[in-house]
Amino acid sequence: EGNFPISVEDMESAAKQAMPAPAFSYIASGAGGEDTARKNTDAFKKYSIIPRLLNDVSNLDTSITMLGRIYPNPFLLAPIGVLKLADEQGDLAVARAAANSNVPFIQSTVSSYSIENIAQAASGSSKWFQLYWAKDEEISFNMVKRAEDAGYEAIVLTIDTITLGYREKDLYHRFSPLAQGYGQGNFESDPVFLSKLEEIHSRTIVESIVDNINYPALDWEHVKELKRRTSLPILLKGILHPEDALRAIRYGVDGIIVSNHGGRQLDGVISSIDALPEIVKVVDGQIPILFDSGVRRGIDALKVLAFGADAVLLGRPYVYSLAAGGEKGVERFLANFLQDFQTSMMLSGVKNIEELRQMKIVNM
Ligand code: HOC
Repeated sequence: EGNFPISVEDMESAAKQAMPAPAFSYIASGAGGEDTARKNTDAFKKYSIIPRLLNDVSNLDTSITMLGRIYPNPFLLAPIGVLKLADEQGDLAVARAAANSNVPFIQSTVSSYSIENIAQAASGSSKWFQLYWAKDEEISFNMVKRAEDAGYEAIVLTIDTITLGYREKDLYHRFSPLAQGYGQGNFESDPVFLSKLEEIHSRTIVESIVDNINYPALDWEHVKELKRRTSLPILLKGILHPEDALRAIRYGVDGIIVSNHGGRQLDGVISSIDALPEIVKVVDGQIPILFDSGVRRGIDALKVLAFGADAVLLGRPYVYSLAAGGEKGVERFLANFLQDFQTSMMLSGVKNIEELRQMKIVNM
């Protein structure tokens, strides 16, 4: 057993000890000079909430209703690929820990294990599927169908990764995440992909995956097409501009995720928390707004919800806890995070998420 780190900073240090340097650096670093990655966490410090007191918070309710379902907590685990880098059990361990903690898990297209493996390991729990659009779109549609068949609840289309960001640390380490063979769980098990391996003139599974998901041609017509192909709710992940949020609504998207991919794609873009208020304003409750990038503590999540978002994604912290302590590590992190969040709610004088979303938050 022994002591397990409490703060995300200590968990990050433990992960650094546990992982080979290039792999840790791939998880922890951002694109370019990492200004956006830094801003994602620093920007939270500018904002303060003004609590209301004497509001009997003895019966706290952290549940939310979103996309027609009740979720016990306003949190989801963000889609992160190649999790075997952190632990042999990779997303299997994370999906189990998420299930035990009542937090939905969003599985990545480039996950280490397949949709079916995850569905079996964490059956009965809430799972969503993240899609990197494949150039050969029949591959995408088949993966979406596999997610539907396995009981996944929503499709998250990532729109900010049409090509991989310029990541200086990975270039220095000559580190290519997929080259480890840890991001092909969904591909090596996909009959449509396998049948096309020769057709797309690539030599290996990894090269074919990269060929396919490196897809700068992605545009709004693909969103329309995806809508035609699935009855599951579709969320777009990577929205930063209010006009794109409005456009998503016009295209019939069911939800958006305000995100800059943890600062891993384009360095110099706005921090997610700074982008959020204007998007909340224009969306005006028409569709759910989820938030990703920079949440490290309960109070950060509180600020996100006080700005009017509906739910919050947690990313790097769970990978650090996976590297530091495997499945149990992720469970401990989630238990601590939920406790921190609930304590923060109580001390802010709000007893449910609706009250929290009405809280006063100021930039000072
Ligand atoms: C084009 C290859 O989301 C990350 C991942 C990227 C996945 C590989 C995409 O590292 O942020």
